Amino acid sequence: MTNAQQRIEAIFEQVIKRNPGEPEFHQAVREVIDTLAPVLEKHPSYAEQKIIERICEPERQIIFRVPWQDDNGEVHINRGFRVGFNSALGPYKGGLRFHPSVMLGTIKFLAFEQTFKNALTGLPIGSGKGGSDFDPKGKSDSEVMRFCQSFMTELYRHIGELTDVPAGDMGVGAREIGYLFGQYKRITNRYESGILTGKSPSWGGALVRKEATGYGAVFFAEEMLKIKGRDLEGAKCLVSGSGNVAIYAMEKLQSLGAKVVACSDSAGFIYDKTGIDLNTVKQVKEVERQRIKNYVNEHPDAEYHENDNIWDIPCDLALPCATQNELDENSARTLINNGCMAVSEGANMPCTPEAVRLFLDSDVAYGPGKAANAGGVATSALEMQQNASRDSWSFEHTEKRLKEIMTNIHNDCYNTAEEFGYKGNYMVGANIASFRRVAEAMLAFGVI
Ligand code: NDP
Ligand code: 2IT
Repeated sequence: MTNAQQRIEAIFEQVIKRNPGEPEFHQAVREVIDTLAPVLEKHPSYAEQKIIERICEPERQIIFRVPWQDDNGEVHINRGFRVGFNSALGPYKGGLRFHPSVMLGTIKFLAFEQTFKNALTGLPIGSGKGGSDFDPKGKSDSEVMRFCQSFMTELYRHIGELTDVPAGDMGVGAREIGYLFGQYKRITNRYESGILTGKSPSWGGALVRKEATGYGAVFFAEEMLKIKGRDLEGAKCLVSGSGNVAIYAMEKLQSLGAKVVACSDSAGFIYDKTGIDLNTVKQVKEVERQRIKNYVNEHPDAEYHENDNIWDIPCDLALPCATQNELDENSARTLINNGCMAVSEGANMPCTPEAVRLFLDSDVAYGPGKAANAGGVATSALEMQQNASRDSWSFEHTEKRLKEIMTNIHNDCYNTAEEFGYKGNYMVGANIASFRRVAEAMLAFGVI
């Protein structure tokens, strides 16, 4: 082991000791810092100034009570979180997740990932994440509204255009952002468009933000395929999830000539070998907020599978767009054996470390989430630009900017990996390129 590797091992031990019971946070940290030894060797000041140690410690962590009443008047208590992880490159920026599995460690893993993702965009945004263990499933609109109002009644004092700018993530879409913004406006007596992104374009939101994460993950896949001399025309695709990211990944795949044959939700997946009908998926998931299995009511020839694995279906391209650790070692092996060309992570940390290792050792091009799904937060930063200048851009212009940003991220990752002797390893490229950017700013600011 080199000195740099020993140092990284010691840092990781400390991270585990100081953050007990947070396995997802440990996993996210390990995946990044394990690739940083060559950077420490090249830049001794990063070690002297303890940049990695500082980058692994969130700048601030806020936890608060969120009481609300359901439609029957019963009182419920949830827990709210907002973690500001790193503000070296700009105000804290990152989504809010409402899901019953949310714990502090979940938010810390997501905020940590966000540090590197946001740096890759090249835009002036630091990193944060928040959310709650509230489960929006099965709740009425008015229950969701009362929850959001209660959540914002505490959150409002911690956010601001120049401080911290939340957006959506799992369980938080345009409906929730609307209720959150309404409560902020009411409490503060100020119409501050720049305090949240993912707003509806009818009142200060940016066109393309809704589509951006899914579209971006497809643009990233396209760039990886280009390097291999391949393209999306006729490619058979699997997309897990059927939420915001999955739906718009499928939309872009289809418009570029690929054929999406399966998508899922937390209960099971649908397989439609004639190609998924996206209008039906949108109707079931976006409008009716129902289960994906209802798809087969409209398409009786499609199959619904409750206990099988979506990754067992042979494909050319896989886009995990649901949740963390949804694609394990066995699934990775199956994808590789089935001749899959590329994996582009629309979700955050969807592949387990063992799955990632297999991809990196194979011919599959593997696009890690912090690069492949950065289109969402990048377009949030474009929304901030539009809000700051009281302007709004056309769909075409914004999508063009998104595509340029994704191409730049791809090239940055590819070239950085090559510079450090890891040609084709987008994980190493993404980690090193983003770490250097954050580290340089942190060095400039001194010990803060
Ligand atoms: P949504 O809440 O809109 O959708 C999540 C989807 O994933 C739902 O279809 C959900 O099913 C499904 N899902 C959840 N858990 C599982 C599971 N264990 N197995 C299979 N499917 C599951 O969230 P988003 O689409 O916004 O987010 C998806 C992922 O993308 C997350 O990892 C998020 O952090 C990441 N991401 C999101 C961005 C954004 O802009 N929204 C930006 C970058 C990354 P069900 O309906 O049953 O719950
Ligand atoms: O994981 C993510 O990048 C997001 N949920 C989007 C964050 C944002 O601020 O748009």
